[in-house]
Amino acid sequence: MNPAIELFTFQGSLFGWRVQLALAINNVDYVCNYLDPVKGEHKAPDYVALNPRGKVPLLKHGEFFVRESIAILVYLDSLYPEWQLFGNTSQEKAKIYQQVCEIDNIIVLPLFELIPPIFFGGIAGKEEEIIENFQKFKVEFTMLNDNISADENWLAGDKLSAADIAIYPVVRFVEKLAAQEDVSKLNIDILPIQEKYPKLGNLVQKIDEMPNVESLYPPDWR
Ligand SMILES: N[C@@H](CCC(=O)N[C@@H](CS)C(=O)NCC(=O)O)C(=O)O
Repeated sequence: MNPAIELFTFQGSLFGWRVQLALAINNVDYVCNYLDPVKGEHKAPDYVALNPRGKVPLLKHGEFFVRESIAILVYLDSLYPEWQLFGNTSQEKAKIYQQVCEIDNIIVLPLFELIPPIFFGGIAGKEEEIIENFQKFKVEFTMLNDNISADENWLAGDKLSAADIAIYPVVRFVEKLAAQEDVSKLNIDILPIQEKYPKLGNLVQKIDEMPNVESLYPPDWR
C-alpha cells in the first residue's frame, strides 16, 4: 500500500493553496496539517526538524519530505503521471516552466509588499506604494490575459497545467487585497478581474468549478 500523503500548510497560504488545489482537483486523499503562524508553529523545533526553512508548504510521503510548492507539484505529477501538469512534449514543458518561473520570480513579488500593510499594519501613509504595487499587477495581468489564446483558455496550452495552478491563488489574493475597504478607496481599478481581464477571470472561474476547489477558499475570507 502507498504511504499516506501529508501536507503541512497554513489556512490561506498562497503557496500551500497550490498543492491543495492539485490534490483536490484530482481527488487524492491526504492528511492536511494546518500550522498556526500566529503561534509560530512553523518555527517550532519539531517542525523545523522536518523543514529547516521553517516555511510551508511541506509534503510528507512516507519517509520522504519535499518543500517548495512547485517542487511538490513536480513530485506529485510524477507520482500520478495521468495529471500531466508539466506537459508532455518538450515545447509544452518549456512553455509551462517558463510561465511558472515568471509567476514566482516576477508576478508574485508585489504581494510581499502588499500583504503586510493591508492585512496587518494598516495602509495609512503607504498609499502611493500600494498603488504602485497594484499597478505592477495590472501590467502583469494584462500580459497574462493577452497570452491566453481564445481557443485554448489556459496559460500554457489546451489543458490545465502547473502554470494555471500557480497563478490561481495569486489572482485570488490580489482580489482579496483590492477589495479591502481602505484599499478600495484608492481607486486601484483592478476589479472585477472577470471584467478587466476576462480570459484570466475565466481561467480562475474554471478552476473554481473543478471538484472540491470551493472548499479550499480560506474560511476567514468569506
Ligand atoms: N517559494 C516557496 C514559498 C513558501 C513561503 O513563502 N511560504 C510562506 C507562507 S505562504 C511561509 O511559510 N511563511 C512563513 C515564513 O517565511 O516564516 C513555495 O513556493 O513553497
